[in-house]
Amino acid sequence: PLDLNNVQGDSLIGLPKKTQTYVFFQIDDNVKGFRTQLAQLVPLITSAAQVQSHRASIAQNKKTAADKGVPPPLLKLAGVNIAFSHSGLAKLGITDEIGDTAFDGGMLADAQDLGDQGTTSGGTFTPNWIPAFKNPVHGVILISGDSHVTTAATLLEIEKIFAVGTSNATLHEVLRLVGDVRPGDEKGHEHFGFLDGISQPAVQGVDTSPNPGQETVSQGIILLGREGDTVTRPSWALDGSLIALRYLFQLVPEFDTFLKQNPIPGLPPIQGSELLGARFVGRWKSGAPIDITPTQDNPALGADPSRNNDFRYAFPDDPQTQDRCPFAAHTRKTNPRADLEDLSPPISTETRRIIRRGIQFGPEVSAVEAATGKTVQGRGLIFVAYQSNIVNGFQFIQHSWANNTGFPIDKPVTPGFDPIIGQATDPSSRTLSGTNPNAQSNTLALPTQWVVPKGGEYFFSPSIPALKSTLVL
Ligand code: N7H
Repeated sequence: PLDLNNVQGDSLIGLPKKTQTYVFFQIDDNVKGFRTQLAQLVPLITSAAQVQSHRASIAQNKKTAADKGVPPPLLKLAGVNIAFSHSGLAKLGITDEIGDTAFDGGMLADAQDLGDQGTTSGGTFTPNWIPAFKNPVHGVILISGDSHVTTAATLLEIEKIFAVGTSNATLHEVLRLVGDVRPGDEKGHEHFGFLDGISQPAVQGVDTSPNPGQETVSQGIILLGREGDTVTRPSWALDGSLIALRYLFQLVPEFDTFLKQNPIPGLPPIQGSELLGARFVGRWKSGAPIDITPTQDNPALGADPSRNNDFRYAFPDDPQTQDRCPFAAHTRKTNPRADLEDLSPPISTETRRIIRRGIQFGPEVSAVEAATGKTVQGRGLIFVAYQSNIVNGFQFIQHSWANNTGFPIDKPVTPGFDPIIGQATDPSSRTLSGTNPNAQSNTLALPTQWVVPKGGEYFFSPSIPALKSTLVL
């Protein structure tokens, strides 16, 4: 049976985070030295069991403190996880194939198929990414904490292990990304303003009391080698998970300007713009699903886990109309629920489910940016998704759902692009239908993509036993 002590904490449970630092590195030629030093990192790796008991303590403390009428004590957990790319495993001399063609090829080779913009010369496509991701990245160390002071201290400890800055160093950093939860009331909201991280699959035997509407997936949908993972894996891959990491910039002032200029007709302008935003995402900014509350936001519903995921796009007419939710809305494209599950014969969405653990990066929109409608400072989402199978999970969702104008299938009008993440060869050619509930076959032309990928990689997050045996010396 699954032992949560064996699984790195970010996949199944999620490292607690106010801030996260991602250190991307290349392994130097002293591979033996790296593997020896890696052994010293292993005791620092945070397991799923540790995160789970940390969460339980926080909940318990909150309760005790509330009973006594005192503020709860601060409980800190500095989280550390590590993952390797295909080129990183190769550098370590590990030749067993994990068995995922997306992972094996790496994200750079996948960029064109994912729809990223770029240039082709001499038959080779190069995406418009930052340089660090156009060169090999062997691995990433993920550090989470409650403040920059905590993560800096943890990072220092890790750099000591790998002798960074001395002649005994065995790795070098190629890029550091720092993500921060947004301030104040925007906590938990991504930069467009929408509450994120609401809908995750429950994992069999791990999330044992799912919320209403939250579907349970087999362990093998997230963990390699477990029931539901249909690929033959090397034995040491058991309880590992594959990561799709994307460095996604968001053009927030431009997005807001578009909403402002294209309110849904028949409403006061501000409400019309808010409704357009909600119909792009599938949820209001509060998180309330438009499939439940299609005409106005309901913050209490958005905040209530017992209700905010309890919908299937299956209201009497909804599967075939866009009354409540456009077919192409982001949440509907990326988890179509009844659109596939209620077809006859039904198509299961289980193998498409991913666990999302992203974090925001970059500053809040400045007054100047808001006034001019032009992004000056970079901001967006470090998108991180865990799954056992990238070809079935992230890659399929991006390529065959979000970018595919005909998805969801079997609809009376063409859905169009996912307005949030859908990508087209010509980014100014995107359209979708159903944004106006009163003219559902009209298409709305989107002048640009507001989410712009600037890099990423596929990684393998090994189990802790695999770290202790296969990866270290
Ligand atoms: Fe999305 N957004 O703010 O609009 N996403 N997403 N995502 N996303 C979701 O239900 C967003 C991205 C999924 O089960 C919510 O948790 C932004 C990629 C999936 O109902 C919001 C970016 C991929 C779900 C956003 C971004 C996905 C989901 C609602 C990029 C995969 C769950 C909150 C900057 C290829 C759907 C929630 C379900 C939800 C936003 C990226 C997938 C608000 C801004 C790249 C599977």
